[in-house]
Amino acid sequence: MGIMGKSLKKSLIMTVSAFMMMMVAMPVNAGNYKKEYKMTLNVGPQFYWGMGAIKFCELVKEKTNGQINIKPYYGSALLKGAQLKSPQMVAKGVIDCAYESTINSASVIPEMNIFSLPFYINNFENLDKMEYGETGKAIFAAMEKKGLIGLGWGENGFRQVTNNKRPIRTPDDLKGLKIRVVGSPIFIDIYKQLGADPVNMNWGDAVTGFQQGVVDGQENPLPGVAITVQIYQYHKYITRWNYLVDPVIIYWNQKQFKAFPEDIQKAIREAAVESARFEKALNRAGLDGDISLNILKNEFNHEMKIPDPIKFAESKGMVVTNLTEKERQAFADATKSLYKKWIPKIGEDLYKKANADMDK
Ligand code: X2X
Repeated sequence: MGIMGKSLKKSLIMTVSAFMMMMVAMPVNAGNYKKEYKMTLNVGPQFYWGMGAIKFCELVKEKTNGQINIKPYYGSALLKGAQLKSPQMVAKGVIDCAYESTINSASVIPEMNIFSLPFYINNFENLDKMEYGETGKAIFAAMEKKGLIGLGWGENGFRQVTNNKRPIRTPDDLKGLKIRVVGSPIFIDIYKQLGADPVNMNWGDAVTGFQQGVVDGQENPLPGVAITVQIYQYHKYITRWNYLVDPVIIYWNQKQFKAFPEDIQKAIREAAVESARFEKALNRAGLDGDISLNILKNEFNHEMKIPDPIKFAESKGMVVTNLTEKERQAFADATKSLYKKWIPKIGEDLYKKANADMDK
């Protein structure tokens, strides 16, 4: 005592009591949120998929009045590039949420391999019927069993094969080609089955692989990934075969999500759906007539720099091979035997649901 003057003591007491009053006035949950929620995604911010992820973070911030702040970690940076680890890390709660490809997430949710069955889904209409139908529900239910909550369906897109050797028109044309694939087992199976030489590489190493010619080819959607990495600098040939498709799912650690109050949950769900609509449209723009271009213009005030990705690829010197129905069927026949192995892993029931959704 004595060291602190009377007036100083008084002002200190006033400050403390003012601070306590402020605490009482603040909303109950304000103190419970983390300063930063970590989000993983396998690509960078300049990819369409990355742009969708950024939109999600912005919308969450806006719709929660700044209470929930998500930071995207690009290029699977939180996983040292190991892209197949994202669902496991989100389920554990090491990472809070993900804006992630079904290919990468199939490591924990084998049901997601339904989208990787070769020559099965074929077009956007079938895909939408599955995602918004019974198939989508069943996949979200499978995620819940593994500690994840699915919030919305975005899209990386139908995957097309590119290479620097020759146009691929028949299964024979693929023979012996070294093709970079994601280390997901169904991809290795497909390329082996077609007589190619699949090379498993994380995306983080893949682009260097293309530059150095370590591989002859790769497979990825044209607009949002292949064009973004300027694949035309390394590969002259692209075959548009829509052999399988890669949705992107926005998901969150289940325990953490369910602990959020209702209004926060609702805001995050709405942000996921809205950002997914944007991201899907980016990846479909120029591939579905005017539909996605109009969605982008009218709903998001977004003008595409590359409104026609196929023409753009041609303008960069790529030779675009479109398959006839018969040519495509030859690839389908060559890979059909894989269904026997993969449908039991995906689940017979889910496969039936997918067929029924597409028949609707
Ligand atoms: O690794 C790939 O090829 C990519 C970027 O498409 C995925 O993350 C599935």
